[in-house]
Parts: sequence; C-alpha cells; structure tokens
Amino acid sequence: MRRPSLDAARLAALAPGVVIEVLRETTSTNAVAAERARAGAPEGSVVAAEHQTAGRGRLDRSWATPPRSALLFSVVLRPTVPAAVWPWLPLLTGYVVARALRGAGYDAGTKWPNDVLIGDEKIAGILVERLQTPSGPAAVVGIGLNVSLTPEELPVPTATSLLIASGAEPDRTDLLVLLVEALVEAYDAWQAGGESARDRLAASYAAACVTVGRDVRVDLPSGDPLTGRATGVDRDGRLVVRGPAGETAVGAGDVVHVRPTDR
Ligand code: BT5
Repeated sequence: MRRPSLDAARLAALAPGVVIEVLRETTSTNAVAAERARAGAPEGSVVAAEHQTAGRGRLDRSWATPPRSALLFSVVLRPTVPAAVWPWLPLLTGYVVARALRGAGYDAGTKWPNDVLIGDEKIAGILVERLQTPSGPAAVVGIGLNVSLTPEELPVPTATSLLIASGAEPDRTDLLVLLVEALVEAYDAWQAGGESARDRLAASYAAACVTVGRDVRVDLPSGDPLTGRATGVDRDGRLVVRGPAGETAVGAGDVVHVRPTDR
C-alpha cells in the first residue's frame, strides 16, 4: 500500500486562524496540543501526526493505528461558553465528524456520546481534554479516524476503516481539510449562537445519534451496568435510558448497542 504522507503545503492554507503542525511521529497529538496550549498556543492551533506511539483513548485506554493509515489530530480551543456547556464539545465533535463523512459519501453515524460508526463498527474516536493554561482554561479536541487500515491491521474487531467500508483509499489531506474546516465552522456557530445554537445542536445531535431508539447496555463509571431502551438525549447531552426502574439520564459511560441475539 502506498500510503502517501500528508501534504503540508496544502495544509498551510486552511481556514483563517487555523495553523497546523504536522509531526512524523509523536506520543499523542493530544499530549502535544496540551503542551502547546500551556505554552500559549491560540485557539485554532492543530497538531497532526502520521503516527502515534502512545495514542490515548478515554479512561487510560489506548488508540492504535499503523503509520500514515489514519488521521490523528488535536485542536486547541479556548471556549468562552459557560463551563457547564463544555461537556457538549465531544458530542459536537462526533456529530460534525459523522456529518462530514456522510457528506463525503460514507454511511456514518454517531454513537453516544462521541464514537463515530459506519454500520456498527467504529471508524473514529474522539478524546476531549480540558486543561488550565496561563491564559485561561482550554480544551484539546483529539480525533482519530481510521482511513486505510486493512482488516488484518484493525486493532480490535469492533473497528473499521474508510478503505474497508468503501473499497477505496481517500486522500488523507483532503479529508483533514474537510474535517478541520467543518469542526471550526460548527464550533464557531455554536459558540457565537448562544442558547438557541445550543438548543439546535441538542436537537440535531439527538436526531442524528444512532444510539437513540436502540436497546443498550451502559457500563456506568461506577462499574454498574444499566440496560434498557435509549429514548433520547437531553439538553445536558445525557443519554436517556428507559429501563426497568423508569427513565435514567446518563452523563458518562460506555454504551453497547445490544442486538436482540446478544441478550
Ligand atoms: C476513544 O476512546 O475512542 C478516543 C480515541 C481518540 C484518539 C485520538 S487520535 C488523536 C488524539 N491523540 C490521542 O492520543 N488521542 C486522540 P475510547 O472510547 O476509550 O476507545 C478506546 C478503545 O477503542 C480502545 O480500548 C480499543 O478497544 C478501541 N480502539 C483502539 N484503537 C482503535 C482504532 N484505531 N479504531 C477503532 N477502535 C480502536
């Protein structure tokens, strides 16, 4: 497989205010972007890597892809919205990535809270980390998208890649431009639009989230499982699950979409 490198020249002319640094190899783009943010990097600074040696998932899990087979990048944001709505950032990001992929012809959807799936398989993962910096609080939004991994290269059987889903290897530079521009545009509109923009995102997210309407098992941070039917997503971004004890709004946890045969 050819797996060309990202084209730094084409990435130099992105949206106004967006500056991308492309690293051949690093530990984790989220870790590097956090360092840049602490050193004063402005909103819109992006760190991308061709390979990560210590890619991070949530809860200390890892994220693994072969060199140049994926998009791995992290965006520094300095949100001015109230702290209480920051938890929408990962949901906004998953929604935007799925929408951009759908626009590019892939049958992508968001699994609550922020996994992006094609069919029932994970095509992209998102890790948003909040940090304090000398110039105020910041968020690092990290995205990993599997582009040209072959079935043998998938780190877990629940993963997929754009190559596997479509039979073709898209240009990673085009895709990175598409995703960064889509994210910046949606984030700016969400930030500037106040409460009405937040309500619109909540409605659009719930309508597009493939978890809603499914039977689910949620592994709660406490370790307890909650099973039931996902019926919606509330204004705080929580998944509403109707279980044996009524409706519960879940703010964090890992969701398994249960197929009738899994029960
Ligand atoms: C995530 O965590 O899905 C967030 C992943 C974020 C990765 C990006 S890459 C750029 C930036 N820099 C970083 O260091 N991280 C971000 P979570 O929901 O916890 O899922 C992690 C789990 O996904 C792992 O435990 C594996 O089961 C699975 N996994 C690992 N690599 C994968 C891959 N390439 N594709 C699909 N699933 C994967």
